[in-house]
Amino acid sequence: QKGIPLDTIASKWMQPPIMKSMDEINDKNFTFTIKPWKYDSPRPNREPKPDNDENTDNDLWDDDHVRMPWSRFYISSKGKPIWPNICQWLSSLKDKCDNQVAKFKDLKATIETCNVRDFDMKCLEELIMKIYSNEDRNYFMYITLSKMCDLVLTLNSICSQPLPLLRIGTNRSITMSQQQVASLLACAFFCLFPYRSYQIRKKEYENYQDPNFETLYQKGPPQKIEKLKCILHYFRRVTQKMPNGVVTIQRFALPKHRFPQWSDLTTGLCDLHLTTGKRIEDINGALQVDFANKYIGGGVLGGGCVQEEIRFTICPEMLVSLLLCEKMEINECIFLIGCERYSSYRGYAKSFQFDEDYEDNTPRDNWDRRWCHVVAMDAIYFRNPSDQYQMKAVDRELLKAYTSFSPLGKGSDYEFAIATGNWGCGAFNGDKQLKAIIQLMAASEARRPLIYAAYGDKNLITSFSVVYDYLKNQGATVGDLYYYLIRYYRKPHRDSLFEYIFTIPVSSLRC
Ligand code: AR6
Repeated sequence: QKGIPLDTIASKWMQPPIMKSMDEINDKNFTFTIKPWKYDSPRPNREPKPDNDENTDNDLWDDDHVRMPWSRFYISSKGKPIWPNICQWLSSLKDKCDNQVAKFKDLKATIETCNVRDFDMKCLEELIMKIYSNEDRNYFMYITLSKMCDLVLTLNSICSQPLPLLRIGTNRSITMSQQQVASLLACAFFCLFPYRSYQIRKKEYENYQDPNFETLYQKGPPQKIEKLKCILHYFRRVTQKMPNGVVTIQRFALPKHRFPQWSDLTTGLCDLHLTTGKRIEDINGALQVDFANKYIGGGVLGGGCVQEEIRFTICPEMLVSLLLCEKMEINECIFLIGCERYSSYRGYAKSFQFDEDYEDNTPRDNWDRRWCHVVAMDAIYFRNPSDQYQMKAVDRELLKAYTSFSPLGKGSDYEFAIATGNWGCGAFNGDKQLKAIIQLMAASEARRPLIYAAYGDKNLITSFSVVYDYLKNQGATVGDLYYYLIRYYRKPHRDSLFEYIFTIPVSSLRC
């Protein structure tokens, strides 16, 4: 560990920021699919209730809302509503589960019938039929699966409100109960969201992920099976005992007038803590960064298995963002607030493995969300890594990081630390030193401390800490760092960025 001790940075924010009471929020950009409550005391035993107003027609079938499989407008080629049939097929699967006769082929046939086409489900089959013990298989096929059918069968009462899509350029959020999320994810398990599957996707969804789990079931590398273990473990947990909290998915677009003019900034450098001992998801009381794809979730439902995919797999409630969010633009990010963690894991990428159950005891805020804020921010993928030093690329990454680090509310309660690390430096080929300086600039300008989790890279934390002290001792500003990046780009890059910084004192930077 290096820099300012973690306790000194994080202790101020061990308790979640107190939000304006839900019932006082009167902003059409905030959608609540549960009845908002008045905040009185922390965590009385409260069950979030769906906000069903029977007098309004909630069946909105348009390109601004999630097309729900229960909609009366979801019709077959013969003009017949599809939902009653889905209910019938799932009820008969449920009967088989309850009578302990359900087989994997019944599950497959149900999904295929609901979708009127054949599915490759090799990975799911291998997990359930070959890898699971008899006990695990029976538990899944007879108990968990039956309750997952219930989650879908009750979707039209649990999730009856229109769900606005979080589209490019909007600052919208959706707050829903963990139970509603579980119902939506059960639908994704049975691949029930219309028009979203890649094979039959409508043009209106070309900028969206496919939230249905179909691609995860297809034949593929062993880590897909490990991801499936985590996701089925989530379903086992929530069907055993439904968590009674709340989650928010919030899209944020930084308006143009707030774009920083980096070279002019006189802000000093923020506090910095560096660690190799902790992973981002283990740093509490901080905004945890998801090293995202502009299509949120990246390859989580495919073969991908790096930081973002692993995070979504151990915290599957995050998968609901694939249903809701259009791809991110350069001045946009997506916050995933309150999602719980259900699994622990070992390994990474090809060696990733589900380890065991994880009990998440993170305290909840006054909306009953786990005090866990994650921000999805997508770096540039550099096919040719030398492109990243061009100021156009630097400016883009600075804007993305600043957008993502900008506090969501006013006051020091919202300026909790940022927990990040080698953002953009794995699958996306970034230079760790450059990205470290970019994130330091963005966190400083957002007036928030930075916690850098270097994922075992001791050399990086030592060199970053020395360069940080060197800059801090000379009173370097964010604008000064920008000048270093301009000058570094103009020079043929023989030295590393950190080495280069040591060759020019801050006072002679702008000469
Ligand atoms: N905590 C701290 N650092 C980590 C962790 C962790 N839990 N996991 C990995 N690292 P990468 P990218 C470090 O490749 O380059 C996905 O498919 C580790 O050093 O996930 O931004 C997305 O969907 C690793 O090499 O992020 C995007 O498509 C480095 O962080 C794409 O990858 C970068 O992790 C984003 O790629």
